[in-house]
Amino acid sequence: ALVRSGLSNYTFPDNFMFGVATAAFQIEGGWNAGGKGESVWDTYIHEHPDYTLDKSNGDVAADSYHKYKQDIVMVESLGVKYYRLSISWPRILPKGTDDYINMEGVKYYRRVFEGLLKANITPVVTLYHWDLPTPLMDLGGWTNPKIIDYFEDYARVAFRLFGDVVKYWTTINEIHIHCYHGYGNDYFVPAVKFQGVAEYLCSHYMLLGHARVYHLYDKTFKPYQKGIIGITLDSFFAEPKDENNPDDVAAAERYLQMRLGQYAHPIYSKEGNYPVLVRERIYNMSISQGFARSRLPVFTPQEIETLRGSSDFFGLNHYTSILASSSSMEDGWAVPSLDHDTGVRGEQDPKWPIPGAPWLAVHPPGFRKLLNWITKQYGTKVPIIVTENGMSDSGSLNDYERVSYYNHYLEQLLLAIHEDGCNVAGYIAWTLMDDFEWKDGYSVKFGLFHVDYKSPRRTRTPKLSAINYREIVTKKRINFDYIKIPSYRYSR
Ligand code: GBH
Repeated sequence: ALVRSGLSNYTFPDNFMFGVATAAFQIEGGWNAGGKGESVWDTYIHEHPDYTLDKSNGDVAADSYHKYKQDIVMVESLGVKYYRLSISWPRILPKGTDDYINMEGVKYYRRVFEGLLKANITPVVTLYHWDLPTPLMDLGGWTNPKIIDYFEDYARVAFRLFGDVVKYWTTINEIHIHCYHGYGNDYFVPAVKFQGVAEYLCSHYMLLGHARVYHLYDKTFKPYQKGIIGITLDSFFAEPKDENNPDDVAAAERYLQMRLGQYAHPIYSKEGNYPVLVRERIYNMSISQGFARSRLPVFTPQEIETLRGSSDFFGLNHYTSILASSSSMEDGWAVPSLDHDTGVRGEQDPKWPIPGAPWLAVHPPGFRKLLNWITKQYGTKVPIIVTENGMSDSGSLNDYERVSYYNHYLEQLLLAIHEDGCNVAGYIAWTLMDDFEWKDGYSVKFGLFHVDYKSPRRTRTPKLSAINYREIVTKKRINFDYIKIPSYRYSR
């Protein structure tokens, strides 16, 4: 019997974009194949072999450098018409700079893009999903303003060589995660660990790099290539821990402004620039800590203008939520740090299931609320494309929890469209197959397809969630049939 408890009968609009995502470093392998240069992830893990949880590296990964034809068949089997993937910058520019183009790498991506088009699948291409060419890191990576020129030069090469077949571009994946974990802290590569300072430099130059590349495409390539270009930002949602406590309500709002508004406001708001709350907090904290100026760099009026409106869509990655309450020094944040500047204590509601990685608690209503928060802040003119959403578990082929996750999160998306009037144009699931999950190595599984990492063949097998996703995509509605097991139901 069908169990419909709480699940929505709404359907996805006819032109709704369904897709599935991957990222180059997480699947390709072939780390030094075909003339590829080293990325910071190659270099760092080779120098710190114990860095990942399972002491693994990305040298072979899912071997998509050699198995991309299988990947395309898998994407096709899901029934989706969009495949979000990223280009490895050092695979086409081994030194990072545009004076030498590695044609072997270029041919690889041309084969992938043309193979997708032949299968009637549209590539959605991310220019930067964290694998910076190592020589550019030696110059300071995203803390060196010169990176804006290098990023533009790389993007120009990509638009020239692939713009005839690629019509959907995103510049950068998740400014916050990359800068907070990789520059403020050492949880992610390049592990700069200069808290309260480096994460703001990184995100400042990333924003400016994004705007530069947006305008390059908009002026020089868009008129004849006719594609669109945007950025992907990410955020958890924050619920006030106690919704009757004004301090908690303020904490939840502050969290969203520091965690998402900091990067979204310069691009999507009417007035541009960092949100006032973000500027004032970091300035005041900085001065009281003895700095002569704010640790948050200041945009010139002209930079504010180049950033304003510099995205054809709002790419959103979303996975989980927190309960927010006001935090003080006793919470043990380093001073200075983005966490201390934010001053929000985040915890998980014990009622939210945690099927895999400890940070990912399942709370579907947070997704709808985040879509509404974005809509309220920035309006409905720019469509939201959900560029990642998904869940990790231990990797079973009968992944009922992932089936339930997708059905319930997609139900919230339908409610956001039909009951709240949010302008959501697409949904791209993370991820096609079990992959290299950064610091977690291969121990955390997000895939719709299982990958056998014990076999040199890297055999791919669809999980139940792949079949479920295909049902949703082809019927354009939530798939009720798989919600059979009571413990996998979540309330609205
Ligand atoms: C996305 O990042 C990435 O774009 C993608 O490459 C990745 O595979 C996917 O999510 C799944 O992780 O937050 O301090 O508890 C999502 C951001 C980064 C959030 C790591 C959780 C764990 C440490 N994730 N973070 S913490």
